[in-house]
Amino acid sequence: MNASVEAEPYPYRFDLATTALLIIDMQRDFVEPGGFGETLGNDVSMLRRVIAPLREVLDAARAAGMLVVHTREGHEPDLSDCPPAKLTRGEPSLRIGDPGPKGRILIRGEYGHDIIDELKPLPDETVIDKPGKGSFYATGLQDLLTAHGITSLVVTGVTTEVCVHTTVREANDRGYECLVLSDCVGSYFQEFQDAGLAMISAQGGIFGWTAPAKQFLEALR
Ligand code: C5J
Repeated sequence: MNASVEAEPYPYRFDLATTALLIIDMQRDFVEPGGFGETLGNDVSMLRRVIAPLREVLDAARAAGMLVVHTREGHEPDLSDCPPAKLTRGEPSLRIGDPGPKGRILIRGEYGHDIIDELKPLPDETVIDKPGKGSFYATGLQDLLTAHGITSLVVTGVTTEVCVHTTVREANDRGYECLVLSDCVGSYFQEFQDAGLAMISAQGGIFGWTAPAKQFLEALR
C-alpha cells in the first residue's frame, strides 16, 4: 500500500511494506522518576507527554502489519561496552552502573533499563540494545532492516535532540527516508524539541520529514 503524509517540508510518501516504525529508548530510565534522565537533573514529566500519542501510533502500526522495532540505550553489567568518557562525563547524582531506585542505572537486565509498560514490545517485535546514542552504532539494526526490505523509517521516542537526532542522522546517511512524528518524540527542553524538529525538515528536508501523529494515522487509514 502506498500512502502520503502531510508533512514538513512537503508530503512524505511511503510504501507500507518497506516502512518500519522505530521506537527509540522509551525506557523507565528516561521517562520515569529515579532513572538516568532524572540523575542528570532533568524533569521527566517533559517526556511523558509522548506516551499517549505514541501508543496510538503503535497500535495502528501493529494493526497495519508494519515492522515495529524498539531500541534501548544501556550497557553490559561489567560496563565493558561503556566508553570512559560516557561514564565520567558531568556531575550526575548517580552514574551509569550505580544502584538507583529502579536498579543499576542504564544496565541491561535491570528494571529501569526496560521499556515502559505502556509501550511494551510484543514477543515477535525486535528490541535493539545499543550502547550509544545512535541506533545503528554497534547494533544489528541495519542488517535487520535490510533483511525485511525496509527503506523508510517512521521515527519516535526520546530524546529528540539526542538519540532520535543521532539515529535520524545515521539513518539518513545510510539512505533511509525518515519521517519523525513531532508529538511522539520528546525532549527535556522545549527549545531543543523545537530546534531539533526544525533541523530535520530544514533545507528541503536535509535529514527527513516531520509531521504530527494524526497526519500519519490519517495516511494509514
Ligand atoms: C540520552 C537518549 N538523552 N535516549 N539518551 O541520553 O536520548
